[in-house]
Amino acid sequence: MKLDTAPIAAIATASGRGGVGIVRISGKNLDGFIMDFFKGSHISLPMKPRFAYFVPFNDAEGNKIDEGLALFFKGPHSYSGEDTLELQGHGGTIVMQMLLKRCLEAGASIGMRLAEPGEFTRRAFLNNRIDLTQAEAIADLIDATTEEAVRSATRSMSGEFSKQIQSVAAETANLRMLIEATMDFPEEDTDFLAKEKPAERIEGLLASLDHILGQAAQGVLLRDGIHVVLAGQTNVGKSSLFNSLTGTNTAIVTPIAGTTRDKITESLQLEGIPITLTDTAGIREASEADEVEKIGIGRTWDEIGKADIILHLLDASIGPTREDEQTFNSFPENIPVIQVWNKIDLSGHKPSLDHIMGTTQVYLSTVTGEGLDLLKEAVLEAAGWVKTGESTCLARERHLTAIRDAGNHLAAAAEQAKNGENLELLAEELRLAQNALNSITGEFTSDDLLGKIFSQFCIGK
Ligand SMILES: Nc1nc2c(ncn2[C@@H]2O[C@H](COP(=O)(O)OP(=O)(O)OP(=O)(O)O)[C@@H](O)[C@H]2O)c(=O)[nH]1
Ligand SMILES: [Mg+2]
Repeated sequence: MKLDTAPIAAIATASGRGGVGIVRISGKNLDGFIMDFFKGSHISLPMKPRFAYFVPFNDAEGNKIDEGLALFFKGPHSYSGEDTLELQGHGGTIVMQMLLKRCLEAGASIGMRLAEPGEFTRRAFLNNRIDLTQAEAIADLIDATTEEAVRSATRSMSGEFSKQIQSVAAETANLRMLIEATMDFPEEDTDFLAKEKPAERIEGLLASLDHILGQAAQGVLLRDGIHVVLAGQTNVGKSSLFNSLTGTNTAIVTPIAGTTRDKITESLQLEGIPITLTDTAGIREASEADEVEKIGIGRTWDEIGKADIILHLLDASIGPTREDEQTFNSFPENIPVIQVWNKIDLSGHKPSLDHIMGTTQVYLSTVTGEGLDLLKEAVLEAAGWVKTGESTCLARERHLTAIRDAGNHLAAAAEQAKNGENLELLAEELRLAQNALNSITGEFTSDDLLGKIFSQFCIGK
């Protein structure tokens, strides 16, 4: 990513047909551009901020490309914190490209260039308009695939998540300053430890952090979703369950063993968590399967290896078979498995959800629909979804790592505080905890990480 402060321009709306298309321009001073781009029109310097000018958008020779609205935002009161201009024209791919090209031409004298992905938002971050979690939340809002993810992203975007982190970071900093002050007056050590009760205060911080971690883990689920794979022997009803859960008729269902040959994936959501569900070819002995099916079974195992949760389908009207057991034993050990006993309309079992010796078992029927809700419950539970009734903030894996890191340092600090021996080590652990928390909001963040975060944005944001 280029790190210069040259003025930048990009098409901010999605490519394709649309009523309106927007070219967005940002720079420390856009006067040179404005003079050239709007020459011959009624716009003159300085442009009135937040005022909609209706103007022609002309090419260099004065021929009209389009007409529309020009909106000017004076920095720092703009998205990026710099002077910003938005040109709203008609949303066609070519007309937008022509308008962008003309902007770059008119901006050449002030060094304007095409914006990189996320560069407007990166500037907003660098100009302290938003912190890093807020910037991430903007990208997550754009990418959100469920309403719950949108609501959580909005909460993070308005700074709720940052506020929680900052409050723990500030309290950690206070405590550290107290300890460092005490270190300068060693004779007051014992007095300090008795009066300020640092161990208790750190325990309080750890409890807050634990709560934030629980909430953030839910936020990560809402953002990243989970990948659920249906697996089992042939004819147990995997494709039937796939259709029931997705509410589609995507997968072919027949009484013939070996109907599904290839994997099929669809998206759905459970309580706002995006789920990708994959149906696979039934597993059976190579001798029973033809060439195509063998390839399909190979793919089944590939999919199983990539799952967050495996739904192992079994036929309740037949009961456990040797093959079922072999398949179960071949699942990767680190992936949670839910045993799903299907066809209870034939077997006479009641729909149920049980945890038996560490294994989750669900009894259901895809024909009558009984037990499907229990399966959804089991999937959410296996994913770690907890219904707290609290509003969730969208979060990323990066945040969880940093929160855990801060927690480890606080735990080490608590140990030091209890022993009361080494104030220097105590202060150091608090400093490290503080740094980990600050990396979340971006106060101490490497350029590499910033580059990685902003490059995942779309162009024009
Ligand atoms: N009675 C009853 N029949 C079911 C149920 N679920 C599926 N079936 C029937 O079982 C047969 C196999 O269903 P599929 O969904 O194709 O099974 P599959 O596991 O995808 O099979 P393969 O693709 O061959 O691996 C079909 O005839 C379904 O109608 C159920 O809950 N009850
Ligand atoms: Mg099938």
